[in-house]
This record gives sequence, structure tokens and C-alpha cells, in this order.
Amino acid sequence: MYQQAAWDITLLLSLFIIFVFLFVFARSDKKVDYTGIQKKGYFIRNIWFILVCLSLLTTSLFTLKQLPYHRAAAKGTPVDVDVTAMQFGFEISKDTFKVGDYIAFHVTSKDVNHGFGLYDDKMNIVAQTQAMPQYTNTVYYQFTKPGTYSILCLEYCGAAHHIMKREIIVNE
Ligand SMILES: [Cu+2]
Repeated sequence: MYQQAAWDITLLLSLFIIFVFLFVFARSDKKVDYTGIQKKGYFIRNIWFILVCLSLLTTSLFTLKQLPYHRAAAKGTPVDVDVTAMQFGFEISKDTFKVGDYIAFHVTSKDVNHGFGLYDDKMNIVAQTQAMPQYTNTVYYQFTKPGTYSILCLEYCGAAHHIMKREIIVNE
């Protein structure tokens, strides 16, 4: 619900900015007549504007399709794993995996906002998303190295926030 509202507001503001640009663009040719040089300048600027728009559009068409990029790069169909965060711990539907397993972590929360941070055995973060009540975020990750991974909370959620830790084993 909140995500939908955020999206709607972003869309409205974007449309407003587009409107402002179109308005300025429509009025930008009003003063062209007074010198030939300026006319030429405006012509070049318009061509440049169209080129920039076209390249932006083309780049967007080719790159947005692949979002999220790690998902496009991964092989196979993801294994669904449900993760529920709560004060103060994580419930997880599966916690043992093999190298190469491609996982879709469906993350939600039972109470307040938490974070889902997936760390490898050197404590480098490899994936993260928000754990939100009444909403499920999905984050995709393909395990490439064996070891003991940890899920830590990334959002201060109360007095025992620091004890929120869950281990995941990834075998060869
Ligand atoms: Cu927390």
C-alpha cells in the first residue's frame, strides 16, 4: 500500500517535471528571431535535446528489462524461501543450501520494520532488502561460495535489535 502510494507520488511528480519541461520547450522559440546566430544555437540545442532523449530512451529500453540485474545474470528458476522478521529474530523456511542454488528470499515482518541483510562468512554483505509488516519484498541471490552465511537486521527495531541473527549453511 505504501509502496503503491510512493510510486503514485513519484509518477505524479515526474509528470509535473515533464510538463514544466514541455512548457519551457514550447516557449523557448519565442525569442529566436532577433539574431541568426541565436537561431543556429537553438537549432543545435534542439537536435542535441532529441539526441539525448533518444539515447536515454534506447538505453532505458535495453537496461530496464533486465532489472534486477543479478536476477538476469543468474541461472535457472529460483527456489522460494520465506523469511519472516520479528522482534527479535528471523523465521526462515529453509536454512541449508548448496553452492549454485539460486534463491528468491520472500521477506516480510510480523511486527515493525526490520532489515534483511545477507552476509557471507567474511561478513561482507551480499544481498539486502527491507522486512516490512504487511508487505513482502523479494530479493534474489545465487550462492557462489560455501560457508556459513548470516542474516542480520539492518534497521534499528528495538532494545534487542543487535541479537537478531540467523545462520544459513551453504555446502559444496
Ligand atoms: Cu530488527
